[in-house]
Parts: sequence; structure tokens; C-alpha cells
Amino acid sequence: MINSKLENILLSFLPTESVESISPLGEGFINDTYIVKCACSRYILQKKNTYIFRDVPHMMDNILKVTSFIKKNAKEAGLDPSRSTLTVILAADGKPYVFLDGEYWVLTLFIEKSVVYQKADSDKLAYMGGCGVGDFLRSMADFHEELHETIPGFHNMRFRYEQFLTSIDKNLSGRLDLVRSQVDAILSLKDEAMMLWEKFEQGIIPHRVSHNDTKLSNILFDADNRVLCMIDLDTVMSSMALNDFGDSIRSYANLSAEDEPDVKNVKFSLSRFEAFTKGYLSCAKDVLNDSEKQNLAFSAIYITLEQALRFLMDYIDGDLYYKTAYAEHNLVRTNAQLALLNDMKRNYSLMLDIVEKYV
Ligand code: GN1
Ligand code: MG
Repeated sequence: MINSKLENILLSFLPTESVESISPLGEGFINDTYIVKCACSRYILQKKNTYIFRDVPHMMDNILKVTSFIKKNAKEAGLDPSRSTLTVILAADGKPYVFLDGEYWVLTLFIEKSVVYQKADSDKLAYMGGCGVGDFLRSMADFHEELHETIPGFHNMRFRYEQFLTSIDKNLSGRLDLVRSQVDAILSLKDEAMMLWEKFEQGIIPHRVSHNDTKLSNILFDADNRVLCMIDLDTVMSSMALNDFGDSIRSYANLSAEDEPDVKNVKFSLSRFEAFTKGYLSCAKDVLNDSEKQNLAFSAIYITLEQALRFLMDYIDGDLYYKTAYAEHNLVRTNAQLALLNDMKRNYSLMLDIVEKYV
């Protein structure tokens, strides 16, 4: 399918390439994504969601800084920079986006011979993912440029609970009465979660360059299941390293889909947790401080709770943030995240023992 608006945008990025096809890529909850085929290369074209990303130029500035740093390191290590991170294509005016009709469009190179997984079907894959996320942390430890806060308060639990209470107050969708028990479950966990965030506020847990959206499908693997690179760098910011460990566990150690409708099928896998933790710590152990290490297991609970809160908040707001496939989708997602969270809590002391083994 070739549409003339998209063709025009592509002309600004790729003035000399002839575009053979442009097809929508259905993944991701936030941006609109297309795969573009040209004679020599393929590309990923994205319309960035400006309801969520209020400052795309700043977001792209972060991405350029981080990808340039990773490329420089890859080159020095004798690796192929174009497979080590995203390659952002600049538009004719030198900007890393095209701004047209109030919309921001971004083009990156498609990394060939790469694999994306939606679900970790083996401990081996979880281990490899752990190595990749740990390696990202380790390699970014030498990055010292300032990054913008692309989404203010993204993993800030103090802010998330304030937002949540405002949504409950406004009840824009009128759905609040349907979800009282989920609201209560989330409110009852506030103090526990705040204990972790307060350590970050107090500087006991340090600022690190973090990806902040490390679910399995945001990592590219090669044919041997080694991690090539992290993709979807929209939320790269300075925050807690624990966001990335916690969000990874939320996805790698969940044996069902994030939106599994039958909560009886939602199971936390201790063996996936162990495999990921082992891989992660093999790379990240020397970077993390004691407080980060002590909170690794809890970070999985923290991020899963935050995710449940964000899905439920969106349900109460009337589905303004996440793309949904059906009316109750955000509620189904909330229930699945709460079930996963409860299963993590049941396994918590075993999770602590596992961290202890590899730390
Ligand atoms: C969104 O963009 P995507 O689909 O990788 C969201 C994450 C959530 C995730 C849940 C900017 O990630 O925070 O954890 O959905 N990204 C943003 O699957 O809100
Ligand atoms: Mg994203």
C-alpha cells in the first residue's frame, strides 16, 4: 500500500530511494508504526503519539544522544553499529523527524535478520534477555550527557498515585463503580510501593540511564537468540535501573499474555525469574549498589503494580492513553496484572533467595 501523504514524508527522509511498499505494523500500544520497503533497505516509519509524548524534539534528542553513544562504543569494539542500536534517519532539513499537519514522523532503519518475541517461551530466552538488559545498564554507566524527562513522572509512584486519585475523582467514563475492588487493591499497596520510590527520592537508589519500557517485545534478538539491541527508545531517560529489571520480569516471567482474559491462567514463573536474574546480574552486578540489589525482587512487584494502576486509570478515564482492541480491554489488562502481582507476592521470599544466589 502506498499512500501519498506517507510517500511525501518519506521523500523528505529518503530523497533518492524508491519506495516499493508501506505496510502497517500492528504492534505497540502507543505509536502508529509502518514498515517501509525500498530497493536496498527496509525502514520503520512511526507517527509519534503526541497525546503521550508532548515534546517529540526532546524525545528525539535523547534518542540521538543515546544511539550515538552506543554506536561509538560498538565501533570501538569491532561490532556493526547499525545492528547495535537504532539508526535514526535525518530528514532533509537535518532534523530527526518530519513535522507535518501537527504530527511528528520518525524513520529508523529496520534491522534485518532480527527476531522479536511477544512471550518468553524458555528459560534460555529469559537468560539471554537478562544479559541484554544488564549489558544496556553496564554500557550506559559511562554515558554522562543530560537527558530530558520525556514523560514527566513516568515511573514515579508518588505522581502515579496522585494521577490515579484525580482519575477516580473525575470518573470521566462513569465506570468507577464497576472497579471498586481493583481500585481498593491498588490503593492498599501504596505504602509498600512508596518505600521504594522514597529511596530514589532520597538518593539511596541512584539515577541511571534507563530504558523504562523493557518488555520482551522491545528487544531484538539475533537468530541464535542473543540480544542485538533494545528498541523503542522513546522513554530513555534518567531514572531507576530497577524500572528496567522490574518491567522485564513483569513480561518475561508472566507465563500468559499481558491481557490474558482468564486470570486463572496468569502465572508467575520462578524459573523464568531465575534465568533472567542470572543473566542480568552476570552483566549488571558490578554496577548496582546495595540498595538496588536489595530491591531487585521488589521492583518486579513495583512495576507490575504501576502497570495495573496505569491500565485501570486509563479504563476509568475512558481509554485515552492505551490503544484498545475492545471495550473492556484495559480492565482485562488490569485484572491480569493484579493476578500476576499476587502471584509474585506469593513467591516473594523465593525471589529474594534467587537474587541472593547471583548477586
Ligand atoms: C507501552 O510502547 P509500548 O507498547 O512498548 C507503554 C509502557 C507499558 C506498555 C505495556 C510510553 O509500551 O509503559 O509498560 O505499553 N509505553 C508508554 O505493554 O507508555
Ligand atoms: Mg513504546
